[in-house]
Formats: sequence, structure tokens, C-alpha cells
Amino acid sequence: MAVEQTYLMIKPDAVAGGKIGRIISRIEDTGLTIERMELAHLTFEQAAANYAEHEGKPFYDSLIAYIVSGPVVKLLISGEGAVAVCRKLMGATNPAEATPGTIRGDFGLTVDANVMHGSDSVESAEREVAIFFPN
Ligand code: IDP
Ligand code: MG
Repeated sequence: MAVEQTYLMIKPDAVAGGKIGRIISRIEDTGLTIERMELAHLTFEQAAANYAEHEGKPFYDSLIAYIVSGPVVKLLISGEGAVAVCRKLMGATNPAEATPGTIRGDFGLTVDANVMHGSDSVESAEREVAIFFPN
């Protein structure tokens, strides 16, 4: 594996639910490096750019409305195999199917408010980092 960057985001349900600290602890426990971290309210344009691959799907409109509904925590993470390490740490998209011990398995309840976003490939990560940390 190579040193990679990945983009993670703690979603509005987890921020509102007071789970930032516990989620950050789990990210730190992996040994990966937190390069940037910022509490922010996403613009509609950022949300649409991040989820462009899902445009036209039945859940797209509610996904965009949800992700701009409250503050999120944006994270730029780096380290050996960072993309795959973080996907494993997050668990399956649907918290009901996510393994206990994963962030979604432990802190999530529904697929539409599933605690975290994480880039699914090195290519996605490059695209997403450019959207959320342009400087
Ligand atoms: P991922 O977040 O695990 O990469 P994606 O398939 O990329 O999953 O979907 C993006 C987000 O869209 C998910 O995190 C979830 O919040 C939402 N989503 C995905 N599939 C569904 C669905 O069937 N119903 C409602 N929301 C969904
Ligand atoms: Mg995805």
C-alpha cells in the first residue's frame, strides 16, 4: 500500500448527536494523520458536487437536503492505505448491516443518516479533497 489522502465527513446527525469526539478518537486510534479538520455548513454546490454520482437516484434529493441541514466536520486524513483503512473503520453504508465495532455499526441507525462519509477510492478522494479543501 501507498501513502494516500482521503476525505472524511462527520454528518449532521452525528454532529447534532454529540458524537464528534468519539469518532475522532477512533480515527486517531488507526494511526492515520489528521491533516485538516473543520466544522462547516456545506453549500448546496459542495453537496451536489460531492454526491454527483448519485444524481437521479430516488434518494438523491433527500440526501442533499440532509447533508446541508446542519453543520458537518470535514476531515482530510493521510497515511498508508488511508482510503481502505477509513472505509473499514466506517463500516457498511447501511448501519443495520454494519459490523459492531465500526463507526456506522455503533453510532448509526438509518441509511439516510449514517454518521459518516468517506471517499471510496483514491480517485474519489482527490476529487473530494479538491471540493472541500481547495487551498
Ligand atoms: P457510502 O456513503 O457508503 O459511500 P453511497 O452508496 O456512496 O454510500 O451512498 C451515499 C450516501 O447516500 C450514503 O452514505 C447514504 O447516506 C445515502 N444512501 C445510499 N443508499 C441509500 C438508500 O438506498 N436510501 C437512502 N439513502 C441512501
Ligand atoms: Mg460513496
